[in-house]
Amino acid sequence: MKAAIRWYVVVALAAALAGCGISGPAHGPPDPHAAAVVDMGFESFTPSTVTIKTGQLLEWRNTSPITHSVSFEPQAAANPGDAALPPGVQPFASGDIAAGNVFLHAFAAHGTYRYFCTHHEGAGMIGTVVVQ
Ligand SMILES: [Cu+2]
Repeated sequence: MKAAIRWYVVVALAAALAGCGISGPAHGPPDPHAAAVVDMGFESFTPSTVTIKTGQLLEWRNTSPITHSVSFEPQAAANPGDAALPPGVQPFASGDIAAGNVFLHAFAAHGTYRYFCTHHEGAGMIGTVVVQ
């Protein structure tokens, strides 16, 4: 009887989490190859500046209940300077990252990158990646 009650609690908890949108890969362990992780909160990237080495993989995790994105496209920024790339690096973007999902990108070129969320740039949802 006790085991049955425990099982019911686990099922109810899982259903509640799924209903709130707090399920998905962003709530599991990071990719084992990711050198660093950036958490997407309600309108923020945490940490806002991350430093990695050339060739390393970075993982963004949308642990918030809303959709975000990661855009390294200067031409798409409302505020010039919210996105910037080292010389010779082509612009790139994640597209929409739904609640609970992740985005992975390996940085092949060193330099300083600035990026923003296309949905919350105006709220100051911007970040920096320094690739050494
Ligand atoms: Cu956002």
